[in-house]
Amino acid sequence: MDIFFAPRVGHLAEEVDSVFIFIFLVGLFFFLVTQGSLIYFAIRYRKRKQEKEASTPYITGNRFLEIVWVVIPSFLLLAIFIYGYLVFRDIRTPPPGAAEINVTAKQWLYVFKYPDGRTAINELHVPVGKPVKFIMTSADVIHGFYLPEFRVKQDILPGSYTYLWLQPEKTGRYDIYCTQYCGTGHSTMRAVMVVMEEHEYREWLAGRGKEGGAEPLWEKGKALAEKSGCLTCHSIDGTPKVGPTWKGLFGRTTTFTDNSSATADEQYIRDYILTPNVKVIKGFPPAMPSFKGQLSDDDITAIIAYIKTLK
Ligand code: HEC
Ligand SMILES: [Cu+2]
Repeated sequence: MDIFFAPRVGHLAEEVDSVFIFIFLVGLFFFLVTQGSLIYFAIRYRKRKQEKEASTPYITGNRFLEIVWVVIPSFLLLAIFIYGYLVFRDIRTPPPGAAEINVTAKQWLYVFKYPDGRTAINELHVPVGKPVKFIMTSADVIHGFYLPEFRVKQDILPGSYTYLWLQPEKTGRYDIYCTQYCGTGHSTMRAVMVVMEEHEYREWLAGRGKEGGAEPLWEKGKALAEKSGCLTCHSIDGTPKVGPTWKGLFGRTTTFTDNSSATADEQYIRDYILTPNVKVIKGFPPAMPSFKGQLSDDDITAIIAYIKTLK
């Protein structure tokens, strides 16, 4: 199938291809049946010279045929939906414990931030065989993140976080493309993911480890939280202060005064920092100030990384 497809890497790619081939074969079957009958009937019942006007039988319907062509396609569509949904679910659900890498897209490059604070532009290094989750946001317009070999693609939006995960099961260099027309530099907006053997990866880490004195993302977040006064109202040890504690906040389900609830993920925390009190948390006063204009997107990503460490 390499004539049609980029080589495929990883089990998600296999799943995506098999859904595609399934839908393609169903389509091909009906294409051949309908076009084949069209050609057959056109030839079989063409008007012959010597024939007079032939009268055809008067047919008003055929219940059996109608049932057949409603029921069979309905089941086929259902099968396509279920099969597609199962694969979609796998694509959307990163396995627990996946390594997290923050991605910021901007005109016209990708900035990768590793949890330990290293930053890389347009070149990403990951070890083979380990799931990786990308937490992505844009500094300007809508960008895309597409790895053809892995058959996964996700838009990157300004003002919110989107996710993508994959498991590189083969070493090599893989292209990353932006798939949204994001301005004049769009066509050159490419990055590469270098998948390395575990030991090579560790050597590479040691080699350029703390380059530029990078501090881990969460440490930057901790400093920012202290500087911004978050910790005057939020504890990190479980005791409630003016606001709820940050201990165990990430992934926690919060109930609001209108009895609705939400689970704290990256987007939730970001929204809370920029537009707090849209809903008020049960048991707390709506006293959280907005930090819009005070904290940049990168600052917020760092604070989230810090909150994640408070388990
Ligand atoms: C003046 C006190 C105060 C400060 C300063 C403050 N917060 Fe809050 N925060 C609150 C209160 C009170 C709530 C909960 C009630 C509400 O406003 O809905 C809250 C809620 C939150 C929540 C949601 C918690 C949950 O359990 O769902 C997050 C996240 C949050 N704050 C982050 C921050 C960050 C980040 C900063 C610093 C940049 C900060 N807060 C600074 C008072 C504060
Ligand atoms: Cu782009």
